[in-house]
Amino acid sequence: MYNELQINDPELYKAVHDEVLRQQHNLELIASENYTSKAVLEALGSVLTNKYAEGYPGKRYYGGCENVDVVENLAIERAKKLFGAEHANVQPHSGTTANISAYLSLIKPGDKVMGLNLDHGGHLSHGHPLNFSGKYFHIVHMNVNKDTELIDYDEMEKLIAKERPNLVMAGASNYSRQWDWARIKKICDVWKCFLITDIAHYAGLVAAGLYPSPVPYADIVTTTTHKTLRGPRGGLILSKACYKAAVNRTVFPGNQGGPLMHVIAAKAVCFREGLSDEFKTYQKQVLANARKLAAELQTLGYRIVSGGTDCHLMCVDLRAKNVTGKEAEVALDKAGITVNKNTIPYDPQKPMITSGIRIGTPAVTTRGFKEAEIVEVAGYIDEAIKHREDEVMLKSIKEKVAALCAKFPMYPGFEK
Ligand code: DSN
Repeated sequence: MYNELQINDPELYKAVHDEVLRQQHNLELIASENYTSKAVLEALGSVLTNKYAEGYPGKRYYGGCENVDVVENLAIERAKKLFGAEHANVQPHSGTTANISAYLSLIKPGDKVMGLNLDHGGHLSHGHPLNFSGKYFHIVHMNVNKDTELIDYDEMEKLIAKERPNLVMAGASNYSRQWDWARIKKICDVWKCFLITDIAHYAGLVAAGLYPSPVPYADIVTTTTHKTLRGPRGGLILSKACYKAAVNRTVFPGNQGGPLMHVIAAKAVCFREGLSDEFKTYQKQVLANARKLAAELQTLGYRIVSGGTDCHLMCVDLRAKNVTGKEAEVALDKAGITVNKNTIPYDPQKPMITSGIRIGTPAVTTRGFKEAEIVEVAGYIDEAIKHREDEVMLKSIKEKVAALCAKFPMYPGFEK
């Protein structure tokens, strides 16, 4: 598969090859990861990586941009169609850089921003003190309700009325329920603040019409393209037409230099795939698999934060099993199952230990798993956590996991 690398750089080749094998043989349950199509990989590996194209289609600072203009226009038009958006900027290198540009399109450093606390499912770029967002802006954090573990919109409005933020950042990286975007917009209108929604996690489900879309409500919507959306690693900004100039200026020259044209090409491929019927069928199965996994884990005695899921992910509270998120992550890794430790709301443990794990179904669904395989997956998770100190058992689970994965091959031939 990677002939030139294998011959010219065997040391690097070995790491890439080992990663191919890991992705083929392990159960990938990290909620923010997925397997792209070969077409996306081809675009990523194309000669477009060689081209500088600062600016936008038709208005570049370099010659020779006629082909990349076609590529970027395709990506923009497809993104707009996929999400029903008035404007799309496909240049952000990542979700976080999309968020930097989104904030600075609407507000200035020192202004007040309200976002969901990271420990309650938010994201670093929603105001964590160590992130640019927490350093540039005056942050007010909201938490989920302690009893329901849901966003409490009455509390949200009270906090907005008290703090009067200039902007609300709504969205999460670990919240399994639906956001009521229309309600948040109404609150923002009453208290005269901007609304950005970050749908990095939900984007694929939103595109398929299986999760509420914030596009009709938010001033700006940001997302990544590599999670449920199943495209290349990267960011995307959608906005109302009235913010087009501000968003474009803030992305370039505001926050970025040359766009990554090979990644933009891969985004265009992913948006086209997102418009297909096959993609809708896939997203339905992502959702069905997540619901099945949550129900199975509940049957096995695990508490799911907020009682279940309306999307591709769930947060599992491990306290009843007397195990921390860190211990579970390590044991599951040894059993060939990849998850990440995650804080649960009001977690008594530190962020590097945690009381929970976050699990998602996008990648295993791309593999072809349906509910029957998900029941097996839940069993292996439980077995690995129960036998976390038994290396022999963990090895035997790993073999069963590899056998299950072998029935649903990923990237056949890549290992050669
Ligand atoms: N790191 C991503 C996630 O895992 O959710 C968010 O950026």
